[in-house]
Amino acid sequence: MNRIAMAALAALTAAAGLGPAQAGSEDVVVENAWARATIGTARPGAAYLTLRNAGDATLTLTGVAASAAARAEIHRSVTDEKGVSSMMPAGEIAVGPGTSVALEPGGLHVMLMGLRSPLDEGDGFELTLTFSDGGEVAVPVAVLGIAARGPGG
Ligand SMILES: [Cu+2]
Repeated sequence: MNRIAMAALAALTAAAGLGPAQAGSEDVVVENAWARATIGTARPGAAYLTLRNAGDATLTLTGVAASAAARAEIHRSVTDEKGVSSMMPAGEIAVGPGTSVALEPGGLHVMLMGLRSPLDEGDGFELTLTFSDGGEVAVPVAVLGIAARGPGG
């Protein structure tokens, strides 16, 4: 687990202490949350992360919001037999107990539409993930370089 995810988890644990326990979403571990820098705001940005379910019941991601954008959606990229890629809303994402789902370039991603300002390398913003149990998980996202493939480079 990286430092950002640990901070998110600590914040979540603190928030959970204020109200009744949410069954399920407290078992989500979000790792390697990052976004690619953008040149401007005319085109949407993209953010990536790994969802790990440390609990013993399936968790379903039902929605996402971002502080950096007017609207955020989970999309899935597909490449057809002619090599043309396109993307579409992915709907809800189920994560089985003890398993992980990666949102990564070329596959699932968070599309950030209506960017409030360009995403500059070194900046950060917050994603809020909503799960089917009503629980929300706040995730700090690091903005990496415009050609980054992930936190490892
Ligand atoms: Cu997209």
